[in-house]
Amino acid sequence: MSFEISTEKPLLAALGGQVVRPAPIWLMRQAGRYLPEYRALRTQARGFLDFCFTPELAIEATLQPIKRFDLDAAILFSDILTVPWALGQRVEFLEGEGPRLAPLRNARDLDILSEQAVTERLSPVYQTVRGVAGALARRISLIGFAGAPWTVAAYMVEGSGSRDFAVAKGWAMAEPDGFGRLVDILVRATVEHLAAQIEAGAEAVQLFDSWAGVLAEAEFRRWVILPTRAVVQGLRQRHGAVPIIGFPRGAGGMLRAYAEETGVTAIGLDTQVPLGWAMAELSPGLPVQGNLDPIALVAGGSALETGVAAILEKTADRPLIFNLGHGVLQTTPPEHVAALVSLVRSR
Ligand code: 1CP
Repeated sequence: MSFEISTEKPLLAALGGQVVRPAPIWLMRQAGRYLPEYRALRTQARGFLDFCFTPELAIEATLQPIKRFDLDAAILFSDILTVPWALGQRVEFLEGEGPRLAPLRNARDLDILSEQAVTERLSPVYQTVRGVAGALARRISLIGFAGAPWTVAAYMVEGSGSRDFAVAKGWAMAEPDGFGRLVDILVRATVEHLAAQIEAGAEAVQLFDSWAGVLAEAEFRRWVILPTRAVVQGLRQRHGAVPIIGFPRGAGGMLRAYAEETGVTAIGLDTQVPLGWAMAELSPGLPVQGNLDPIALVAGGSALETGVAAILEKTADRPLIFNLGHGVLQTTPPEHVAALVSLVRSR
């Protein structure tokens, strides 16, 4: 496996530790329902998983934001819940309601999971990665991703989205050995899934730990930091140099421990992280990604301009990948995304 380390790709240069300005930019959830062309494409598959597993459609969904905006990276169009599905759990997406999984509530429920066929069942995802890799201009990087073990386990146990994932936390606290077996399964499946994306052409990967913020310190160390470190180590054994972006949403005061102990290449900052504080807290050369409020992108105008200027000012001497602090919202006017890219490019 070889990696093109070249300033031809601003995103990879920033991940390599260079202070690139204008800063490279991509947006979490840059594909999706805020784009009319996505809504049209989405009608061509019945279920959301069918959509993710039809390479022709997933390739097009990945490329839609690239065709419309001057972005530095494409992110594979897929979902973090494809891994539970590939492990054998029942996963559905209900229109307008989000994911529903047949919940796993104790160690015996884990017997339904099978690690044998994960990459085989997810082969349409790697076909999508190959298709996108072959279609991108040289300047644009391709990002693969997976959910981090804690966040994926939280959905597998809860069975749906949740405000606080109290059921998953409750199992982790009451029976850490049993819950730990689920997390160990996810560590292995995640390494296999990300390695297969890298082999198919992903040039960097992001671990989404969207629900890291519901855990207190001890549980954050046990279920966020340790499994993430295990995934990073597993990937480094297979693909030494691949850049890994960790996004521990809501990590707050645990951010430095996460950055230092997991070994990720770069850290995704959520909207609430005060940038001045983060710059002092994180080691000087560590690349950061973020963290514009997605609502500032919905609002546009001076809220957008002020938000962008503040981020660029506070991160001036550090490798930065411009992004939102969470995903693009469905109510975002696409013109505001174009305006954001111009603002970042003009600085
Ligand atoms: O067509 C639709 O409207 C379905 C909505 C949708 C989309 C567009 C879902 C269901 N997933 C996706 C794509 C997706 N999911 C991407 C694509 C690449 C991109 O453009 O960024 C990515 C990276 C994800 C990752 C994902 N899925 C996360 C982590 C990021 C985050 O937002 O925190 C999570 C938590 C999920 C679970 C999920 N999938 C879909 C929904 C609605 C949810 C959230 C459920 C909840 O509210 O808890």
